[in-house]
Amino acid sequence: MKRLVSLLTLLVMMLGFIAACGQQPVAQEPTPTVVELTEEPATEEPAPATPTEEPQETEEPQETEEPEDVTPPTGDFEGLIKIATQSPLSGPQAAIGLGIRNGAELGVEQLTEPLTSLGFTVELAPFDDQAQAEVGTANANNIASDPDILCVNGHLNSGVALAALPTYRNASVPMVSPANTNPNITEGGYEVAFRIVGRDDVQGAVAEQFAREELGIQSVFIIHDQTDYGQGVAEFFRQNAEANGITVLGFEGTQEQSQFDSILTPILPQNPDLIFFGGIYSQAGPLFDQARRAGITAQFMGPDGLDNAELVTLAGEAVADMYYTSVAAPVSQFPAAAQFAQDYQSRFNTPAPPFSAQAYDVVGICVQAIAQAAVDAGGKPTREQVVEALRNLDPYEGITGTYEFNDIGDPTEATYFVLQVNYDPDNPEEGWNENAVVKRLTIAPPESE
Ligand code: ABU
Repeated sequence: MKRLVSLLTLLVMMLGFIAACGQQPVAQEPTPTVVELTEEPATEEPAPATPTEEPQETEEPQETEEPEDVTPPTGDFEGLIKIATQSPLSGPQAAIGLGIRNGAELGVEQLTEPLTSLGFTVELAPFDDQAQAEVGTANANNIASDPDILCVNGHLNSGVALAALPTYRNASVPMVSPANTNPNITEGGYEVAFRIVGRDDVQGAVAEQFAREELGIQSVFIIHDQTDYGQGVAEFFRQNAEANGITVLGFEGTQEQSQFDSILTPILPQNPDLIFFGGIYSQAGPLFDQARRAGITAQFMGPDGLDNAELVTLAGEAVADMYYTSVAAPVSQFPAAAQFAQDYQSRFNTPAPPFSAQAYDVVGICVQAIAQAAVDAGGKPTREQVVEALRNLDPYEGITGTYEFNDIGDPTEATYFVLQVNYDPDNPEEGWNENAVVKRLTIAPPESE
């Protein structure tokens, strides 16, 4: 089924792209990086077109229970352990941020047995970073000063995570992101930083390759939101486009959230084949809607920040059938997440959005690492011991994939999707869950220097 695509890599100059990026948005110019998606355009594995409702009955034959080593670990295992989340729970990006918090909440309810069976009590500590670097950093200070918090599940926004990471590093707080894609999360030298999703240097290349080879795009106008994430992935798209002969008609950043006339008016006469937007759905929605109303006929594309049904609510028909890339994808694409999707719907009365199942998996990863560190330590572990356990994590089988980390905290392989929007204005959330997967690529992270 899953064809492994070896992918490779990369040449790079990742020079000054070290993220001193506190603020969000940040006008930081990423160093040009072109990821070569070598060999045949990565696997086209038209992922399960229609999600099966029933969890695919597990393939594994039933194992006979063989008591191995039943000696209980010895030590002092009492006490409280907290797993924090950091994501926007308010503001325009809350649709994804709440999904991360909610997914983690289910994770703490369902996945903490390795710790509770030892004798620990486990709680979730959710923080609202508001998608703002300064808020995320203030939260990080509170997290650092709470000794019971042994793992952070977050952030959504790479710029916010990059602002908070110096604080996490100083306090040895491990951060495992279910969503951050900026390369500097793991390339920045923060030994406490981990993620389970892919990276924008690869995502930008995947998007560009699809635009050129599958859509026949010859000209593009690129717009971004001036954040580490949005500008970064837009830059990666541009580098690949220029290297491969697509005419880049413009590259503009804007923090405007609602009125895009001044950007769109000059684009109209240039008649690009494609507008690529690097950013989040909350800005992309009105941008695409207004572009169509202005008479722009270009196709639209963007990255995983668009992976939320709110895009349909905000953009309407302008995004019907549009293609986008994602490192997350609707939960329907993960057969092992079927029970999670049901539980999420029952609990929160709304379908599980993209990134919520990844946040659930991050809880499982934190729990496995903390439990291993506790057993090794004979008691409640230090944060340093949890970081070490994450670094040496035994492959964790989650509902969205099996995860272990390389030397810098990237997953040893990541899945990149190209999806097509299933436009259902009457029920955007359920419609979104049935977006069609056009490509599903498994790609190892580029080698760092
Ligand atoms: N990768 C999706 C969320 C945006 C970010 O990484 O900043």
